[in-house]
Amino acid sequence: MYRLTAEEKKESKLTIRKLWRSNMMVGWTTLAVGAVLLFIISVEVATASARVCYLSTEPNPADGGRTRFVLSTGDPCTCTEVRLGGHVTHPIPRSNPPVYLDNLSAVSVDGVRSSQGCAMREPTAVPAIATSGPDQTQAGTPSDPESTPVFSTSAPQPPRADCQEFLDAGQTTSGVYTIQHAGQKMQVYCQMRSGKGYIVFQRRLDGSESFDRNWQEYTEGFGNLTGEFWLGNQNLRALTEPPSETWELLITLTSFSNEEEHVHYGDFSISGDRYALDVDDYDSSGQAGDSLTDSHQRFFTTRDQDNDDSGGLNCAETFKGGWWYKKCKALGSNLNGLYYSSPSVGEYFGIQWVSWKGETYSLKSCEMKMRRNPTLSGHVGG
Ligand SMILES: [Ca+2]
Repeated sequence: MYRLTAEEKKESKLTIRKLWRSNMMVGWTTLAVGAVLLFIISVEVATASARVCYLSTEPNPADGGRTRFVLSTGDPCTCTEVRLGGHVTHPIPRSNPPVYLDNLSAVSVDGVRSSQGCAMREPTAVPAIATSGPDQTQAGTPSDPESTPVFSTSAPQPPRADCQEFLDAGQTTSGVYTIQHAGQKMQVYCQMRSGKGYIVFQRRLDGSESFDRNWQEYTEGFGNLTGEFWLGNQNLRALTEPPSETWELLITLTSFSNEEEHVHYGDFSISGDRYALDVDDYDSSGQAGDSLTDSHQRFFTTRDQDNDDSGGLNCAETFKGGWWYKKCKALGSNLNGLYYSSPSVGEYFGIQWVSWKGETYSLKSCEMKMRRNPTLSGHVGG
């Protein structure tokens, strides 16, 4: 029998050690590569299974300031969920610019995909582990329509002239809709309530948006449709201009002790270059009183365009908001005034509805909304 020499034994031990080490190396490398692959795959799976895209709104300077939607950066075709909110980010350098959606039919994944011409989605296989995956079924979720600004649809909606038409077509959830009225498309917030679909055109909530704005800004509109905003005088005029239609106006007022009152006018329209207010047919059953008829046939005034009845003063400059002011020293209402976080204010400052709370009380929140008056539309009104 051949015996290994001491030298050979040493050599073979070394070889075994080398082999063992290199095997270990291969093992560790395999393990590491595997882990990295697993990580990449899991990231990709996660990315593929959930990408929340945020939509915000901003006026489009190239389109007369009409409100447009802006999508968070990234490929819009990969959104698996679409939510309203967030802010528009304009990264510098602009290598990855935001996506503007001018023809959004619905605030939903399908609405975004359809507006961006994305390929049709494959029928999604539901991942076995996804217990609380991306919510694609908000439309079916029972919730308070007032607090649900986002709706979801499975298909792009045909154009509707106003919120009432959307409601009549079965869209019972309040939220942002694209209407097409008198040939003009615009994004509006529809409040669907008790069989009535209102176009909300003004909202004050918390003072997050400045209403101390100039003529151009009030003309074009500003703010966020799901927060505080003004829809824009040119939009109001475009909506209410057709003489064959009559619009009703509903104003909701909320005090700091959370009392809520509604003020209703059967006839509301905006006309002319100075956006004159026409308001009529006050419903006297309301408890808050009529503080707007005082502004009937008044022009709109902003800090840079004085159309009020006070010669030496500009009420918009004094009270920091645009409105159909008459006399600065005897205001009836000013729902676009400065926002105060408590009700007690100097005379006529803040958000005013004098016939309800007097001239030293600023309201907590308010909303102005309009709806085509079904009983009067069709008449050529004067
Ligand atoms: Ca004046």
